[in-house]
Amino acid sequence: MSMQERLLQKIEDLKALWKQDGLDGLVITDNIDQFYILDFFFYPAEAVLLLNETEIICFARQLYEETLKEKFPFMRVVGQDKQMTAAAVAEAAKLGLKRVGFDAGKESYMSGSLFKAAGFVEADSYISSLRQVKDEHEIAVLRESNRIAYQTYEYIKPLIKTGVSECEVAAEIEKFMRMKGASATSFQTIVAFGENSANPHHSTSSRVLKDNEAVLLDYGCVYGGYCSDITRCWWHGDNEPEEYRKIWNIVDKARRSGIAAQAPGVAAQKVDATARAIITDAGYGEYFTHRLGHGVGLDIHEEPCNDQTTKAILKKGNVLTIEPGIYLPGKFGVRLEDTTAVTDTQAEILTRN
Ligand SMILES: [Mn+2]
Repeated sequence: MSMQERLLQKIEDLKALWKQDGLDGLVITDNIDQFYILDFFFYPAEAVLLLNETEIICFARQLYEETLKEKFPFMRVVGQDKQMTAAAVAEAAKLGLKRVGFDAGKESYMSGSLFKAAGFVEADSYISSLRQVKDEHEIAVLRESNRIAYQTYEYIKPLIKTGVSECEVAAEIEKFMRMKGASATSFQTIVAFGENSANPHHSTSSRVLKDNEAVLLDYGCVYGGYCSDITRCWWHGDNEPEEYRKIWNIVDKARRSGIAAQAPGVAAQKVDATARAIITDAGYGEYFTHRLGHGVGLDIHEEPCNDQTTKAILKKGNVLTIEPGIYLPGKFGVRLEDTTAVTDTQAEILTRN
């Protein structure tokens, strides 16, 4: 499928959703949703899309006008440096659109109020729903993004030696991913040594690695717009405490069982429960303080999630992390994370070579 065919297919899928709700158009202001539709990256608040039955209209900063006209000959491009939301509202009135939807879950209070005052309709997050199921092209990009993350682990592990600081390691990780074609990190790189590994969202610091300490790395990159996410842990030194080895093995078993539990038709809640039971049965339930995993795509955290309260039923094309952990405050923590894609029958690990 060509880029244009994919784009037009997405718009058809979107139309089906808004028509079901009796709308005759849709306004898209979220820059990641805009990327999903156009495969073109705007920074936040640089563009507003207005879609109706027959037209795609893009109000975008003037600097994009020529590029957009060239890339999207079927789109009406309006160079507009200010008041893009107001321009979209005026255009909708001019076109005689009666019920234009906006994503009530994503709009800021200010633009949402403006849309409401203009008679636009609070709609569901249609694009978020579509984004939950990745197509073949998206899976291929996610596979590459996560392969880069995995290769980074293979590269960095032998370089982590006594005396290196968390910041230095984070810098090396990020440089390697950039050299492999990543455009950014998918979140702030976490490098945690010793007791810092017991904090699930430790802020990478200048702390230096000593002999016989825990190491935890949690990071990912953005490649082709899509995020990767991986966590790896090990003991640095020859005197690995028995308890560290024990919890590492429990977490690894939970990771593997969580991955194996995923399949189309399975409740995501059950995936969390399956992995969590292993940690709870081993006596560490109270030290697993977060959900098992989250969806990943254009955003690092998106639906569906593997957690204890979700109603989500897994579908082919969902991409989720499996990241059980055990954290012993003041001592060390272990989290092992893979990003996976739900296939026809099971789940494929993407964080691999
Ligand atoms: Mn994660």
